[in-house]
Formats: sequence, structure tokens, C-alpha cells
Amino acid sequence: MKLLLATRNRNKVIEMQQALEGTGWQVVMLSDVKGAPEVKEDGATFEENALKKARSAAQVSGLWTLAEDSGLEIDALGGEPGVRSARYAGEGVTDGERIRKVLGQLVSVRDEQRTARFRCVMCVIDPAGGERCFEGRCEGRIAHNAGGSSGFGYDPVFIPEGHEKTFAELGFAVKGKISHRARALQQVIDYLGKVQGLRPADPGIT
Ligand code: ITT
Repeated sequence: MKLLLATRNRNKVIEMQQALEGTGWQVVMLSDVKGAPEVKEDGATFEENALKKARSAAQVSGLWTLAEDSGLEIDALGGEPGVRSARYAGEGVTDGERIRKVLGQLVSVRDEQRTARFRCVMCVIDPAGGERCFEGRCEGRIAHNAGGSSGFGYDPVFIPEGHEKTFAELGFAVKGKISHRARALQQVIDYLGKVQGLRPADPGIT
């Protein structure tokens, strides 16, 4: 069975593809789907944006489709950048510029007040239009300086709970087990496993 990954973020694709290996689902990229429109991510929640991305790609492709919306919530900034994580500091800016903005706003914030979490909501749409969403979270804190070169986005400033290094320093071996994306994806994989299990009894599932 084919599963369309409805994301244009190559780093997300890498993380999701690795986890989906061996599940029996054949991954299809959004770049392989003709006419997949750009989605305006103007929802107020991760779920709204994830559903928007999943619905538009599912409609064009007719395939089982997985999309996600994710971001970093920093308590000292009232939950910012949150759903605006990709657009924080403006459109078309680099990860480095977004990180500089975050660190700049936290200059005078002490360790114990630098708590934060990554959140990821993944939505799966089936060809009959059924929708299921799953959320993964990873608690942690914001470092005082950027460190490490693995991963993407805010990884160089996020220290997950129980660790003293950033995701970018810890690398994928650790991130792939405990991240918000890994936790959401595990629930998706469990759900897709049940779908596969139902298949012989339900010829309607393609
Ligand atoms: P798609 O919408 O095409 O999936 P995107 O990069 O626009 O890709 P989002 O709208 O979900 O994705 O934005 C999420 C942003 O949150 C992302 O660009 C990063 O800045 C940040 N982010 C999400 N997950 C992250 C992670 O695992 N590590 C570091 N930063 C992350």
C-alpha cells in the first residue's frame, strides 16, 4: 500500500522515511504528485494546519496521505513561536536567523525559566476520506547558545529533558527515539499496522 508524505520539508521526510522502513508501506513523495498545491498554513493550531496539508494532498492524489505540522513552544515567550515556527522572524529567513531571534529574546531569562517543548501533530487521511490525527511532544529547554550541526530548524538550541546536549549535538540516534515527530509517528505506525491487518477482510482498503 502506498503512503504519500505530504511535506515539502526534506528533513521531515528523512526522519519519517527511516521510521516507516520495514512497515510494508511504500512511501510516495509530494514531488511525485502532479498538481499538488501550496498550502497556506494559516490555521490557529497544529492540527488545523496538518489537516489542511493532508486534505489538499489527499484530494489531488487519491492516496493514503500523511501530513504533519510541528513547532517549538517556549514558555517564557507565551508559547511562541508555536504554529508560526517556520515563519518566525519573517518569510524566507534561514534557520540561523530564527535561532538568533529566539536566543535574543531569552538573553535575560534564567535556566529554570527556559522550558520549552516541540510538538508535532500528524494527520492521516484514507482514500475514503477518513481522518485520524496523533500528537507527539518532547519536553526540554532552550540552550544559551546554539550547538551542534545535526538535524534542522531549532535543533541547535533545544535540549531535551534528561540530556545536557542539544538535539543537533545528540544526533539522529537519540532524536529518532524521543522527538515529538518520533512519538507522533509511532502512533501513526501503530494505526497503519492495524489498517494493514484489516486489509484481507476489507477489500475496500487500497
Ligand atoms: P511542511 O509544511 O511542508 O511540512 P515546513 O518546514 O513548512 O514543512 P512546518 O510548517 O510544520 O513545516 O514548520 C515547522 C517548523 O518548526 C520547522 O520549519 C522548524 O523551524 C520547526 N521544527 C519542527 N520540527 C522540528 C524539529 O524536529 N527540529 C527542529 N525544528 C523543528
